[in-house]
Amino acid sequence: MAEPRSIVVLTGAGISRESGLHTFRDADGIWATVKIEDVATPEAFRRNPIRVQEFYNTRRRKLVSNEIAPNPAHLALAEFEAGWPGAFLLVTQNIDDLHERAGSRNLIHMHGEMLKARCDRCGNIVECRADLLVETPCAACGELGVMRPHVVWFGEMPFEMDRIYAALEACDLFVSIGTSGNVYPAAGFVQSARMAGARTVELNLEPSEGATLFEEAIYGPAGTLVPDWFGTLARDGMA
Ligand code: BV8
Repeated sequence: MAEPRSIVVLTGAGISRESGLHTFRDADGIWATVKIEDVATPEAFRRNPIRVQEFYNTRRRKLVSNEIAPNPAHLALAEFEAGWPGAFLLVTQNIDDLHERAGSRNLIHMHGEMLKARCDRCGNIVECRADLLVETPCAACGELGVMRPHVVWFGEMPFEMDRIYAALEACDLFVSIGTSGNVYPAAGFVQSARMAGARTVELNLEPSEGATLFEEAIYGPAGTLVPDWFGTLARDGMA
């Protein structure tokens, strides 16, 4: 058998839609009711921290409730990774914990994690499953008013970019799942994969902004598409 090959998968909000979490840019998406500049920028947090904390507290309460669980798409990715002999990296734009709960291991949350909080003063990161309040003190430095969600806002540098670009440059297959291709630098990953000579595939409900950049594209709900597509790959290899 040829050398098992290296795979990078990128996911967006669409993979969590069938778990009951809203996406951002669909008609019933998050940005249909709030504006990015009011809740997802450092300036918004400085201007009105209570408003920003409430935006994340509402989403966090839903995520930790018993109504949200990984769906077959999350489970299929974890199962595939466990059985794949080559390199496998899952990069998610999502700040939910559904990939971890499904069993994914080699995972990067490039836009951070809603279930973690970070001190803007000393950088200490703690688990956060309850409401984060403006008066919540930092457990490390004790400062008040400096705890923020450990997520990447617009205008902030996403996490682990060096590791992500190294994986893209070395990959033979890049699969983008459930993302509209609106937000950079994630939306540019397909270009990096193409330059590395990788096969590029888009699995989405509908064509993304970058649809024409992918060699292959299959459209449909991730909960059906992802188990089918990765089940076939596990059986037939990279071909
Ligand atoms: C950066 C975390 C540079 C928080 C998010 C002007 C000023 C500043 C920056 C910029 C600017 N102009 C452009 C930029 C860059 C900016 C950007 O790209 N803006 C866009 C809007 C133009 N990017 C940034 O600011 C990034 N940082 O550039 O830093 C820098 C350089 C040096 C030094 C410092 C900094 C940071 C971006 C990260 C922002 N944070 N989220 C939170 O979650 O609250 S981004 C936000 O959008 C989401 O988190 C998500 O990660 C991201 C992408 O959204 P998607 O996941 O794609 O979701 P969407 O709803 O859009 O699409 C869902 C898709 O699923 C759809 O296609 C739908 O059809 C499909 N779908 C639906 N249901 C299903 C389905 N598919 C399958 N099955 C289903 N059932």
